[in-house]
This record gives sequence, C-alpha cells and structure tokens, in this order.
Amino acid sequence: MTRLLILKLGGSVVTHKDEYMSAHTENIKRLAKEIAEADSYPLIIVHGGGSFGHPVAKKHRIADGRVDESQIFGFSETHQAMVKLNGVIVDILLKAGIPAFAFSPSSMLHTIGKRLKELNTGLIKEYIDLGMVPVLYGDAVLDSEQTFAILSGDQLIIKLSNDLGANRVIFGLDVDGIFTDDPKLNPDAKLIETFSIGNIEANVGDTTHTDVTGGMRAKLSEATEAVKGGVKVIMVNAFEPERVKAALRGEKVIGTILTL
Ligand code: ATP
Ligand code: IP8
Repeated sequence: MTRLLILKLGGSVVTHKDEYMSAHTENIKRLAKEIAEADSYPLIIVHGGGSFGHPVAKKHRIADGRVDESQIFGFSETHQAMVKLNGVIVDILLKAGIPAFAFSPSSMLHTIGKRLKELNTGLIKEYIDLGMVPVLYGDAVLDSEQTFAILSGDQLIIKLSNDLGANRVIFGLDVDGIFTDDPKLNPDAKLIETFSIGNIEANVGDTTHTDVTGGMRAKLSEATEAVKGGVKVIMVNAFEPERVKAALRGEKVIGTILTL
C-alpha cells in the first residue's frame, strides 16, 4: 500500500499525563479537525496509553509478565483503561467526519517475549479498502513466554508499517521532535531536524511521565526498524496547531525526520 500513512498519537498528546485517566479532549478535538482537513488517506491511527494504560499497568506489574494470580484482574483493568481512552478518541474522530474504526490489539495478536512477531494485517487491510480508518492502541496482550505483556503503540505501528508497506509514519509528540537532550529537563537542548538513526551524539532518555514501555529511547529503537525498511519517519509536536496536518499532507514542517 504505497500511499499508506500511519499516525501515532502519543499518550502525552491524547491524555493529561499527570492526571490519572484524564483524556485531553480539547487537543484530541483539534487533532481530529486537522486530520479531517488533511484529507490524506489511506490512514491508520495508533494511540498511546498516557495516564490511562501506564499507571494501571505499572500498579499491577503487567509489563514483566505473570508473577501471581492477583495480576489477572489488573491485566483486565489495564486493557479496560485503554478501551476507555480509545472510546473517547474514536467518538471524537467520528464526530469530525473521519470513518474511524476501533481495533483491539489484544483480540487479534499476542507477543512472544514482549515482541510482536506476527500480525494479521489482512483484516485491517479489508477495512482500509472499505475507506475506513483503523484506530489501534498500545494494549495489555497475551504473551507466549511470560503469559502477558504490554505491547506499546510504537512497536505496533512499526509492525503495521513494515507489513503493510507504509509510505510515511508520523509520530505526534508533546515536544518538537528529537533534541540533543530531553528538552523538558535541559533548556539548552537543540532540535535535531534530520536525525540519523546511528546518531550517538543525542542524549535520548525515557520520559518525565510514568511509562512502562520505555519512553523516547524505546520509540527511537522501534522507529529504527521502519527507517531500515525504507519508510519515511517524521516526529512532530502534536500540541502545535497545523503541524500534524502538514505532516499528513507531506508538507515541510518543524520536526525531526529520521534517516539511515
Ligand atoms: P506514550 O508512550 O504514552 O504514547 P508518548 O509517545 O507521548 O508517550 P513519551 O514516551 O512521553 O511519548 O516520550 C516523549 C518524551 O520523551 C518527551 O516528552 C521528552 O520529555 C522525552 N525525551 C527524552 N529524551 C528526549 C530527546 N532527546 N528529545 C526529545 N524528547 C526526549
Ligand atoms: O503508550 C502502552 O502503549 P504506549 C499501552 O504506546 C499501555 O507505549 C497499556 C500501557
């Protein structure tokens, strides 16, 4: 699918990360409007966990797999937190005129040692061919080595992009892109407009929020796989109006482009 676009809306973009289970409806509404105006299809949207999935997964130690019986309930609660957030996002997308269709990753895949090896993209493709916009998310999933795990939205989009042959992957973040250091901790950090995936000059850290899937460092490591596969990967600030829209349209925009 040579024209396929994949948009990741980071958890820090769709939730208030410091407020437990609080969706950032204002930002989601503006983004939905931009996505509708961009009119760039076919498109898959994947969103992160933010203050929904991460704190619940952390509380029940879901990411490292099954240790005791008490986690079974927590596993359900983690998934349910993501279902709730997904519901808010899909409702807003539909109201904006985007034919969004929710897919629950835990109902269609499992991981092996925390890694997603196989994904039935045929079904997703059928929905895309009908003109719909699949909306997936990071989820609590079954794992064949550790019973269960947390699959990050970042890992999921790279698999989707490699298997479906995406043209462009866009990460919507709460910062302008990749900086020489975490811009939230270091005011002197500079934006890197073209980031070579072998770059060891940049100090890429985790995140300042609760994150059971590894923050920016893990995001970059996942994105590396897509870049190696020939996909164009762009990171933009999804809090700044018009940037996601420009990135979807393939226009020049402030952000970071990842290269080999
Ligand atoms: P989620 O995993 O919930 O979807 P997200 O996709 O919104 O979250 P984070 O995991 O919060 O993204 O990662 C983005 C954060 O990474 C930024 O807010 C920033 O604080 C942090 N970060 C660390 N190092 C860097 C760096 N060198 N450049 C840019 N951001 C960095
Ligand atoms: O925020 C993690 O997805 P991410 C989802 O994309 C859960 O890393 C359930 C914590």
